[in-house]
Amino acid sequence: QTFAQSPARTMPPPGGVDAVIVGAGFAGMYMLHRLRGLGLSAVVFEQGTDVGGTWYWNRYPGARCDVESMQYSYSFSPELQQDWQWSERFSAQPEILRYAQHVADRLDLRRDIRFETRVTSARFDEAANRWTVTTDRGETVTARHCVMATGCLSSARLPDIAGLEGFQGATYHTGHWPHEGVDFAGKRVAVIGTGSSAIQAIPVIARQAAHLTVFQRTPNFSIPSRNAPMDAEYEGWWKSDYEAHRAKARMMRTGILYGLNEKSALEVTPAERQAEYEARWARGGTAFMASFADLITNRDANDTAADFVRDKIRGLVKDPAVAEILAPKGYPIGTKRICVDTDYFETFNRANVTLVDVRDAPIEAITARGVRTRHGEVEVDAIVFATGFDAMTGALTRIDIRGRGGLGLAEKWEDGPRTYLGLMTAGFPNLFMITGPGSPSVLSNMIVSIEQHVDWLADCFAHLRARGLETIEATREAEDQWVGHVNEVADRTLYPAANSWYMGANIPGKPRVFMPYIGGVGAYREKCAEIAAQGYPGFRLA
Ligand code: FAD
Ligand code: N01
Repeated sequence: QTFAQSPARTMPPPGGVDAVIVGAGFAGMYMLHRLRGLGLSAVVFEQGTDVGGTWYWNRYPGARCDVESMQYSYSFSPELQQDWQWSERFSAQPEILRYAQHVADRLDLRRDIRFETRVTSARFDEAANRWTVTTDRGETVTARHCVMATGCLSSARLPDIAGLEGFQGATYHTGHWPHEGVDFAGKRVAVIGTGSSAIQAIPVIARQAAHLTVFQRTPNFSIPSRNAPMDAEYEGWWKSDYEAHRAKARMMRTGILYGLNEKSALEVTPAERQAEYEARWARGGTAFMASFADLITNRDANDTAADFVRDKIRGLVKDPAVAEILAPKGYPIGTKRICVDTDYFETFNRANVTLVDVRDAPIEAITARGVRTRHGEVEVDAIVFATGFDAMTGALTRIDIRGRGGLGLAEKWEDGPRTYLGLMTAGFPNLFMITGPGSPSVLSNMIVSIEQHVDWLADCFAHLRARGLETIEATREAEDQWVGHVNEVADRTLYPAANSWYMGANIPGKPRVFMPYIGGVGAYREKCAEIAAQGYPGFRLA
């Protein structure tokens, strides 16, 4: 795919298009580009005012990527990846948003995107083999294909804490940050939550605010990022043979090119183990979890890594009692999304920062003046909810999606999401998900996974068109087998041991199912390619 292959196209009439795409993050943007390349008409609906998805919404202080900049970008265009220059090892949100906007400009994507428009329902008409998609502006569009590029972490969630509406100060959610920014100078601020977003935001807010109180329910393992300005030599190494490096990354377990140690943590001496952890701690970033091959499958191996990080926390935090509250216990390292930080633990040494252990002092209510726990009221001027998302399924089930026989997707997924390959779900012909549950998705460099899904779909659309076929649909049998496989692979790991959003555990009442596929990005890519090459077994084409 090159830019020259995108033919100019004006906005298709709302009467009918080849495809509706919901969402204009990296997934929806690339899907639109590929559809244009096939000469298919498409319209994108996006509830925000511009492209970028995650990087449009999550403008909280400190928001940053933890996949290295040289890898967290599109690979489909040699010109684009050569031209674009990243300024830091790990890009901050404003730069990633500028990159998304640059791609939209360069590919002239916006003319097919309807912004500030939320899709509210999508219904399959069995007689016509068409989807009817309705928006909150009352528009209705019919389409042969409906591509849900709605994002895995786009459905922000506020906790059900009593009294929220009566709070007289300001409230924010990290996933819906005001575009104009927030000035916390002189303010007393509460941050609720200590996941990846909070761990990035807390050090920055602490430097601005008069006082910061952090409400922690579950402590998290976090690795220093060692972020730095982009090293010209390193950039040059990538750009000298970008294609080959990307090709390797696509076959890695996580879609990220970094050094995997194939050894078990238990087969080396304690000194060798310590040296490996120290080297990776010094280098920074999520590659820490690749220190040994069995960290995510063997509890004893995992304990060695978890102990190492707990010891680091005890070394970084001066007050031993605070360090103990911050040291994660009770779940294996990496089974809740590993965090990456800049000065997170050190922030708790500041005189203007207080940590509240919500396990010991549960939040009872938000009052007019602040947060009340069992131990009393903390008065604040602002509350930052860093409380996460209804991950993976939330953005999909918020839309009233109805397939054959009027079956609702939310209803079908009552006991957990069911898909074939994370791409389609039985009973919903021509409805596709990009990085859906049952695909590697959130366990990977997501741009790699997005490109793989979009390319697979583009090939599938070309296949259908070449044969004069109208529909593709996952069979129930293939879906059952895939769901069984996804669970079986997850059960061989330590992941189900944690109360994570991967398991739906952050949403009261959400079924406890490990949602992404942990079989590895490379193996999954091969499986998808093989299925396409064999004429799509497990799918019904008509
Ligand atoms: P999104 O970017 O979420 O875009 C989906 C879009 O769909 C949104 O703009 C949303 O408004 C729109 N939408 C949803 N529903 C509707 C509807 N009904 N109607 C209209 N529009 C709708 N991934 C990594 O690989 N590495 C990282 O370091 C990393 N860091 C992250 C940091 C943060 C703070 C967060 C929240 C996520 C991070 N992720 C990271 C995951 C990130 O979501 C993906 O990398 C990627 O940006 C997802 O792109 P997407 O297009 O699939 O979804
Ligand atoms: O959300 P989270 P996030 N009372 O769900 C707490 C990606 N991301 O926005 O763990 C008190 O992880 C909750 O506590 P607990 C990345 O994939 C990447 O931080 O449920 N606390 C938890 O501490 C990430 O995993 C980056 O006990 C409550 C926090 O809120 C994903 O996005 C940066 C509560 C929520 O953490 C989501 O991250 C940011 C309550 N009632 C995001 N309810 C990178 O660095 C919830 N919590 C790449």
